[in-house]
Amino acid sequence: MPLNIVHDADGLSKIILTEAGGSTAEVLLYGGQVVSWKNERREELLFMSSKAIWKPPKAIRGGIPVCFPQFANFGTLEQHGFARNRLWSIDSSPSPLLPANSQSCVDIILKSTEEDLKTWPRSFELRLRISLSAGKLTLIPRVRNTDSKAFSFTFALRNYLSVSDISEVRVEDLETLDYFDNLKDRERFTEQEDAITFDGEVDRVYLSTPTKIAIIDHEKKRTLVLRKEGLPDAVVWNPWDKKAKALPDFGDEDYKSMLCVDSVIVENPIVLKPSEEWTGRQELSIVSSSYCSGQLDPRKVLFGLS
Ligand code: TA6
Repeated sequence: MPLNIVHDADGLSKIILTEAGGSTAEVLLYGGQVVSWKNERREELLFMSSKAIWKPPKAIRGGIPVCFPQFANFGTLEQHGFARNRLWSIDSSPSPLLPANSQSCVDIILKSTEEDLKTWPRSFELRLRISLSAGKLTLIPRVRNTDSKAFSFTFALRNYLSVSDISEVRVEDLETLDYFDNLKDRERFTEQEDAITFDGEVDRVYLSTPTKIAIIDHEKKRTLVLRKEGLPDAVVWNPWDKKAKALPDFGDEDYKSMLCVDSVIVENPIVLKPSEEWTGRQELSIVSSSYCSGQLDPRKVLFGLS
């Protein structure tokens, strides 16, 4: 079955993914960016800024931007690299990944251009598989060095998550980890809390995290689970009110209904020799109750015990 490609109001090509359970995802070739993931009840699970600018060369603030070849200013390029500002194309040779079911999965690719080589003189192929299944959205990024010399890069899948009320959200599984605090000149701290809660701006790079991170949306009794491989670090970011107002493509009140929990390579950049390829993987899945938080007795949740 051919890919379902539409051209949205801004003239941007968008691939629509569907699966039998009724959930959908939308992927823009501009930026190689997932811009929507809806569950079977048509609830949007990703955040999109109410003032997002859907016009190249601006990065679209929402969904899952791909940050490559740099994330955060741990390098000399623009803060989050240029992959999210480029036009990707459909990847007709995703091997060695098995052929995709074109209804629920798409392979896209970004290759270095003459223009890019001026800002980052490295020849590369950046591939991304986006795969939708019931209650789960999987992204498999790959970077191949097609140059004649080695290069290193940092990387992020920036997950703009939709939450009901940021003050009712907890992020678990990052306790006892070290993190760089972007609000304190990137000083290194150790997480003392057993969960991260939010009552102000948070902008932290957690290092060498577990493969599973739980984001508990208490109000919606919904837990979003992020599982990742090959992406050892994680960023937790909410701009809160002042930074929200300072960002022209971010609604002043948007910070209340979003949280970024990103799959990231920052502390130890990946080094690829010529023709080597790096592969990462992240799965976002929805668990329909918040007993994962450890705050509720599973029996109460599962068997309705009071
Ligand atoms: O979380 C890292 C961070 O650099 C924040 O400090 C903030 O600048 C955010 O990313 C937004 O970056 P962007 O380039 O998407 O506006």
